[in-house]
Amino acid sequence: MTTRTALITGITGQDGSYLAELLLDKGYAVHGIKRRASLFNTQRVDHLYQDPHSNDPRLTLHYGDLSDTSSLTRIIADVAPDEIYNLGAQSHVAVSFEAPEYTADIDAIGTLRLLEAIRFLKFEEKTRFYQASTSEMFGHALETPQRETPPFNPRSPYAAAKLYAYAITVNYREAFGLFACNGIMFNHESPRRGETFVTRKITRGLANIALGLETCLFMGNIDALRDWGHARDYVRAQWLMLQQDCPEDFVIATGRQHSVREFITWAAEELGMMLAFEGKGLREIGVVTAVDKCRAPSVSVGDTIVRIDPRYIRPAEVPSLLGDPAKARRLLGWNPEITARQMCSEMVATDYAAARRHALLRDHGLALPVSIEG
Ligand code: NDP
Ligand code: GDR
Repeated sequence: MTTRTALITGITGQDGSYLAELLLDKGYAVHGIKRRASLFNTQRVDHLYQDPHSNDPRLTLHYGDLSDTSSLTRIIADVAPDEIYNLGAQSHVAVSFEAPEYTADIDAIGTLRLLEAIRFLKFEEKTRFYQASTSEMFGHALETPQRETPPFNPRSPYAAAKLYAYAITVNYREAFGLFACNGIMFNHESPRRGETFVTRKITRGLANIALGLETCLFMGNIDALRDWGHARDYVRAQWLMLQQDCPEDFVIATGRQHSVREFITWAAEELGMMLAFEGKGLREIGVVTAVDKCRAPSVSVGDTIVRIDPRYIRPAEVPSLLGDPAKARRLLGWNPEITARQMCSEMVATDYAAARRHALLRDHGLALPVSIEG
């Protein structure tokens, strides 16, 4: 059997790293696009690195950027991929309010650039295309639970850009017969989640607080409700979508919803800290009511370890998202295997281990600064 070839944009991100693992396991030759940065930015895929001097490495990284048509077209021409997974994006909703034009360029027009490259190279018959669409397109959702069908109601420059990418993917499927699919993915997390997304900010922040590396977690809207799954489960759905007979769009979600506050409480429990919330709105605080000293030696009963900071309240919020994955279950045979609570436990364990390494260095006078800006 000939080796299938996949190209992943965003391979250095959370999903890109899990997807690369999955495809390598399945025997694919995997190519990824990384962008130039002033520091190494391949930590999430370093464990997959294969010496390019060795015979026939199956993972190859190429420099490129979703803003740069020529690099994208050149890489696609060289690689001639059977499957392209477009995971690259400015993916932070709050940041998109600060950098709306950049977000539109990368998330919306970047997708168009890839689709046009496929057309320009006459790869319509050869190359299947996956677009990382998002539940953020539902925004202030007009129907609950959310299914594959609009209405969409985007609430951020990120969501608006992703809505264009979704629509242009559907359009190229209908107009030019491309095998192109949208995965309308609800929030998915993991120990590899970026540190400024809410779940990771919580697990990392509380682990640091437990060991005295930070004192307080500053949060935005802790009443927000999300349908959280595990990235490892979600990349499996991405691959499945491109293995079908017909290209279609799928909602990928767990069908269960939890609040940010609940996630904070779970993470605190994992660290042996009981937490009670007092006050309301911007005055709300999380106070420790009991502590298992082994896990949280730096925390005492009565400590305030969570505060609300208006800096983290968004200009327009998406208060509640809940997906219905019935179509994915029916046609892809996809089911999430990891619950949000199990995922929280895994994330806390990983962040606690990292905090312990930091604390050990600190205790030997070798303290390294811990980045806490969320
Ligand atoms: P991450 O933020 O972890 O990864 C984003 C990736 O895109 C990184 O590899 C990043 O590179 C790369 N990237 C950013 N800008 C550019 C650019 N200009 N050119 C090329 N690459 C770029 O996101 P996730 O892995 O969590 O998400 C993957 C995709 O799925 C994204 O498109 C996201 O919007 C979408 N999505 C994510 C969901 C989630 O809950 N995780 C849910 C729904 C959709 P670098 O490492 O250098 O920063
Ligand atoms: P989201 O994820 O915006 O849903 O986008 P994020 O984890 O950033 O926020 C989830 C919810 O938590 C609230 N929140 C905070 N969020 C952050 N980041 N920091 C805080 O301090 C904080 N306090 C409360 C937010 O207001 C929000 O309601 C993610 C990204 O991965 C997108 O790329 C993806 O498309 C969607 O999920 C589905």
